[in-house]
Amino acid sequence: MSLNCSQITARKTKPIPSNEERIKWWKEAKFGMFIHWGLYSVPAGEWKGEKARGYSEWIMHKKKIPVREYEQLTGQFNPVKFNAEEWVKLAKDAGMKYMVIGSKHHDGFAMYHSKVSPYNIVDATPFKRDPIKELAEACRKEGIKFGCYYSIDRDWHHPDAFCANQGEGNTWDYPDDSKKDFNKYLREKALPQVREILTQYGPIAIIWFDGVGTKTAEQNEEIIAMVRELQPYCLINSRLGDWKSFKWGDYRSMDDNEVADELLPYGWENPGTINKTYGYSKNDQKWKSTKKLIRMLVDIAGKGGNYLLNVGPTGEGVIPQPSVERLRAMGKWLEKNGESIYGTSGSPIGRLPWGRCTAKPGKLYLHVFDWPTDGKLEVPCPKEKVKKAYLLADKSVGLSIYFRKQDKATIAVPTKAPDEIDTVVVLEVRGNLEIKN
Ligand code: H79
Repeated sequence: MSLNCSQITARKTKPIPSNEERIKWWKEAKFGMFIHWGLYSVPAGEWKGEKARGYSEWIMHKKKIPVREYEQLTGQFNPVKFNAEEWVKLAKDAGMKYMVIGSKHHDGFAMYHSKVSPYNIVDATPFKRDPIKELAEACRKEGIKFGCYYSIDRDWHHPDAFCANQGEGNTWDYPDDSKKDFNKYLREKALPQVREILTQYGPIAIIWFDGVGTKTAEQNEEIIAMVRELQPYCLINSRLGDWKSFKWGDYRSMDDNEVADELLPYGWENPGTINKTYGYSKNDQKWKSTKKLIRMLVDIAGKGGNYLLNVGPTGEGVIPQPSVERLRAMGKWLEKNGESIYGTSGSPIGRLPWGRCTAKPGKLYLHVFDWPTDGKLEVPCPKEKVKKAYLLADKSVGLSIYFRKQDKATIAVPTKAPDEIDTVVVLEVRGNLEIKN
């Protein structure tokens, strides 16, 4: 395609948005839905009558299932109960503002219509529908930002996808690592597929890369340049380089289920599970309680981060009921207390012995986990900064504040916790409290 002069000028003068511009909505959103759904949802943590422990999406690797055998799962993958609208509405009911769904996991199977490889849900299964397309449309309709996960550094289906992390590649079908040409895999599958995702479904809010360790710095730069060119506003997570550091991308993904120890001066997220596994497993019934999940969200927000909470739908396309119940309960809590989560920054007053703190200009949201039964909530806040205090769930009742020390406010609260999971007390303050992010 040739460009005329004005098009060239337009391209040159249109600057790529800065990280700050790209990430603004995400920093406000705080809470998103992660979805792990693929061929692995069919065996659901069990292979030939034997349980496969750990992540269900790793079953191919765990049981060393030959490619030709694993491919047979395509014939059984017909998730007729899948309903994009319902999933998006559930995310919305939970108070989530965005969604990130797997377009290809380490097993190499594309969950969208790919022209690059016939090993995809439209061409290889009786289902023949494109869930990425349906979800992208439902998200747009409901005002939920839509993102895709792509395992770029692992592919157990592709003979050239060498894995530098010893033992994490497919060495049962393709044992000779010295013959593998990672760059070939990247050029003929991964990069063209990422390009498809970024061009076939309208705006992609996040491209969530996973699987680290093999790509070179040059390859990472090339990947980022491609994303920026195709979708300048698309956020890129940090999992291009290694698990722990934040060298690449727009924000830092912590390790699976990892929470930062303290307030961090940049955007970070916890990719978390509701039970233990990401993909659906019939054997994993270790569901975190609603209380634990709400407190996780608050803990994360108090450290300036985002919670990308995972669901693992079944091979029929159903989000497990225990997940649905917990997400709805989180949504109920957020309906009352959302003001203390969305658009907040982390705690400007450090750690608190009784809970967590989030903040907006002029307001501290005190999240009380351990309620003071003597009715005295102590907050490290200097006297001259304090204006007034009240319960977020009942703004009409003012709480009195007194000082025994100049820099420690004591708020008189009811002796019984109004909300056992997390009662939010708002402390209005004047001037700047060192809000750190
Ligand atoms: O998609 C989910 C995981 O499958 C993926 N990241 C999240 C979001 C992930 N890929 N690699 N890892 C996580 C880390 C690797 C962990 C391993 Fe293991 C430890 C591989 C082998 C030992 C966990 C335990 C997987 C198999 C056994």
